[in-house]
Amino acid sequence: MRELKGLYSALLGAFHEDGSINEKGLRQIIRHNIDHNKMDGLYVGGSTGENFMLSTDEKKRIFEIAKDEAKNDITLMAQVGSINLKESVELAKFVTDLGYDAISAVTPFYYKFGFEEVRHYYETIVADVDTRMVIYFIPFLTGVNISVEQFAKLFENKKIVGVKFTQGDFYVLERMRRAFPDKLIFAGFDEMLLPATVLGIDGAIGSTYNVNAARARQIYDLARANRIAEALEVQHVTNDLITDILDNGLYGTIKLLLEEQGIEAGCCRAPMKAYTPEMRARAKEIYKKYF
Ligand code: NGF
Repeated sequence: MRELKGLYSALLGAFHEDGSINEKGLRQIIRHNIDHNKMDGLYVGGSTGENFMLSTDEKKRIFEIAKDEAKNDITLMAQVGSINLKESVELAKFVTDLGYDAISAVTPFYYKFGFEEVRHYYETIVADVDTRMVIYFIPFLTGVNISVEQFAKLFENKKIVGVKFTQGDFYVLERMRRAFPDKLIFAGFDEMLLPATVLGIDGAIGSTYNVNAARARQIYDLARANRIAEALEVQHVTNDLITDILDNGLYGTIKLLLEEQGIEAGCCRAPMKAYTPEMRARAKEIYKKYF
């Protein structure tokens, strides 16, 4: 079984202006993450992939393209979570058959689901697949919180091996690390990679790693080697970059930065906005400033 620890790029979606999948661009982004960024893994079908705006067939096609392009060159984790549980079950089987190394699922969102409903959701997704599940915990977008005690209940299922922790509460992260030394914890906020690494995470999954992989690797390695002051210098530059990216539009700007490197990263899917000339010009400035 393949090791799941390490740094993952959350794979971007690449779309044509009409919203259809830009397969050529998607393949280029995948190769860039493997050959240039030297990432340990790819997180396919997450927020960064604009997954929640896609049809089931489109999700499947992206999973297929990613596996076909990456083959066994990199660890592949597929985000299969959906408000439609039947779809999640179908996608979990689909990616497991494709040979993905693990699955992940966002907590069910929009309705205010109770913990027993959340537990049933995860138990149902993993029931008929022989794979490993990493819970995608991102309460600021889903509105769903899970306490440390509730995580303990979810982790009773041996197929549930970890959590992608996209939260800024480091007290909770420390409690999680302490309570679950044998579970995998992946940091979800790139701007907090250093403190999360100090607290003992097993890896990180992020959107900005598509363009800022070298600095992320430095932060991660330096922090693990206890060279905190040096890691902080790199985190400072990284956070200047992330602040500029967020100001200009998160996923679009990352795609425009990739475009500067010759990658056809394409557009974002509506209702995300189309690129404006100002946004393009600002992305060029950001590229010059940081790369
Ligand atoms: O994009 C978001 C939404 N979070 C990502 C990452 O946690 C999402 C994070 O890298 C992800 O892994 C996925 O695609 O599912 C941020 O973009 C980054 O830290 C900038 O804030 O919050």
